[in-house]
Amino acid sequence: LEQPQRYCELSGAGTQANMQDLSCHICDHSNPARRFPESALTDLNNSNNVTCWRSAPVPAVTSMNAPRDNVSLTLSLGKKYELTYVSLQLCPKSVKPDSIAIFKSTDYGKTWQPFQFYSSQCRRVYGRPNRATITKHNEHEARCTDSRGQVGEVTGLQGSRIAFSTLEGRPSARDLDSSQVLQDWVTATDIKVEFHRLQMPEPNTLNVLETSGADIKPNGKYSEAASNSVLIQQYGMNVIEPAADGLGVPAAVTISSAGSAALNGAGGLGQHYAVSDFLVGGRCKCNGHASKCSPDRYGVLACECKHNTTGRDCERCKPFHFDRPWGRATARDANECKICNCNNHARQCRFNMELFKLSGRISGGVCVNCRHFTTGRHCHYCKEGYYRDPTKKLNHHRVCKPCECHPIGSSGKTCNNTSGQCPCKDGVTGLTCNRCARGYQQSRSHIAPCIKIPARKANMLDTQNTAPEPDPHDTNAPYRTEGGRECERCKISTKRLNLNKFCKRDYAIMAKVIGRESSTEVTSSSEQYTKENQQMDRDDETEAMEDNAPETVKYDIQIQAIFKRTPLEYATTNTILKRGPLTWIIPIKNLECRCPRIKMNRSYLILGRDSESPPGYLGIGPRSIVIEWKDEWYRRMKRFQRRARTCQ
Ligand SMILES: [Ca+2]
Repeated sequence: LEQPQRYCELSGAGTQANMQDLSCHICDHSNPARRFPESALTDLNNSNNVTCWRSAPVPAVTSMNAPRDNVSLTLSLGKKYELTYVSLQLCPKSVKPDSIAIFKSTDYGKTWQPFQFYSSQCRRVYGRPNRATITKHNEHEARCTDSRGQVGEVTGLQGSRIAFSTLEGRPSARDLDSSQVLQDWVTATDIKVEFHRLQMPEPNTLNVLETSGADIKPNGKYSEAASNSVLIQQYGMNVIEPAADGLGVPAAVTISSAGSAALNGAGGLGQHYAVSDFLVGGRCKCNGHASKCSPDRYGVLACECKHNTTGRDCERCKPFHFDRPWGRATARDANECKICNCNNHARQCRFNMELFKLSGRISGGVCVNCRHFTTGRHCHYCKEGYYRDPTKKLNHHRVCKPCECHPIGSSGKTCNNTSGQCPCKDGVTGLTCNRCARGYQQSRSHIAPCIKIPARKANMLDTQNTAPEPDPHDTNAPYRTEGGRECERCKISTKRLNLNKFCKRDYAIMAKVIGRESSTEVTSSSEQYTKENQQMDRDDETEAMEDNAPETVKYDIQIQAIFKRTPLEYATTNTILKRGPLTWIIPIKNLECRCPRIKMNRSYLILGRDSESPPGYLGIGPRSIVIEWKDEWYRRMKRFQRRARTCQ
């Protein structure tokens, strides 16, 4: 207000407003002693030194249909609160307002909802009964209370109080925790009080004023029919300017007053609204997830959220805590937000109600953007083209390994994501499809890398691989090879091995044949060996001469395992047997009889006597045993090793 204005108080503390007993003063905003600013509404209320806010003078009421006063107070709370009461302390010696509407906003003033009405004529002014019963079905509706029922119409020296208790008379108030309707009802970010009528017109003065002053009705005559619905509609459309107070005080009061200038002159009665204290009671709305509200680093009031919740009102779950739906904490259940289980492979997740229900309301989180080649709700599977490494924990970043499907043996690149088994072409086997199945042999075709071995040849191979089946009637029957050489029954190449045989051999090794030197030359060492034999066996010179230069084949072998060696320290085999390369000498005669039959790049189990080996070499003799290696032999050999302690 720029101009000083006259205002009048009631001089007595009587029960009836008497406009003749007025004591009038000057309100002057430029004079600190004579101003009545809005800050007086929210200062500390001291009954010995009451500070008042006063509105600009309002027109005297001349008709029930006169336009309502347009004076309002807005209190911005700065965040959501759950309010228990709204209270207005009126100034001493002031007229108690007749019709007041209280509104609340839950969206910081964008929209407003009626909270409570006061009027001596509820139905006429606000279109509501003055004694409405509240039931479970309408407890979220604003009521109108008869303002005459409160104290008196004129406030006393201390000033009377208008107090609205938000939950009073509402059935669910006793169990607020479980009433979403009432929780919403008491929630507000802003409160606005609109003063609509200071006093209703007296029946007798009404006529006088109506006939004497036509200019009193600035907006023309309101018809009875237009009445309340129009008024009610207008409430929500009244835009209040935001708090002028820029000091960051959360509760800021805004005044909107549109007094009629015509009546504010020297001739006016100086009637006005006067409030000494505007009080709102409630608690910071944190949905049960915080016990404290404090300004954040930007000075904005916010809850100190617990239970993995976040937001100014703890109204949602913290990021990555969406395994169960957000809920208000109650006395029975904290409704804590649960972290998503993504096995360390994702940083985001979302909530899915269907899955939550399917899990028996335990888990509804779905991981988003699984990394490390994982997939699935919890990033607990390997993606297509990858398989689970069983040696690693599920949350290991290398738990999924790329499929290693053989480019020729496999019919696709995608392996089973659990076992790693690649899809193999016909006749191919192995985890990665890298070898031919039993009964199949390698071909040169990329389309069919393994082909079925013809039945006849398969039989023959079987015979070749093992010793010929002994004739049950003639154990010494000779076995004739294709080359025509007469062969004796082979005792070297046999599949039969028992503990007794193991015990009677000096060494037992597993070696792979990696090369062959097709030479008939006698090596120096073996030459010497032969000579020594000659010297030793002079008597058998002829025989010795005959065997003087035995045709041999030298095989390069790689010793891969040693299961037994002679305990004699200087024995030939003991000095040469160690893991690694070695030369193995086999007489051609043996090879021609396939006794043993040696194939390149195959591994063999070799047992023999120390005396059957020439110095520096591994040899072969009648007591040797040579068996093509199979992996299952390994356990068997270990068993023999253990039981060999009992060898005699
Ligand atoms: Ca005050």
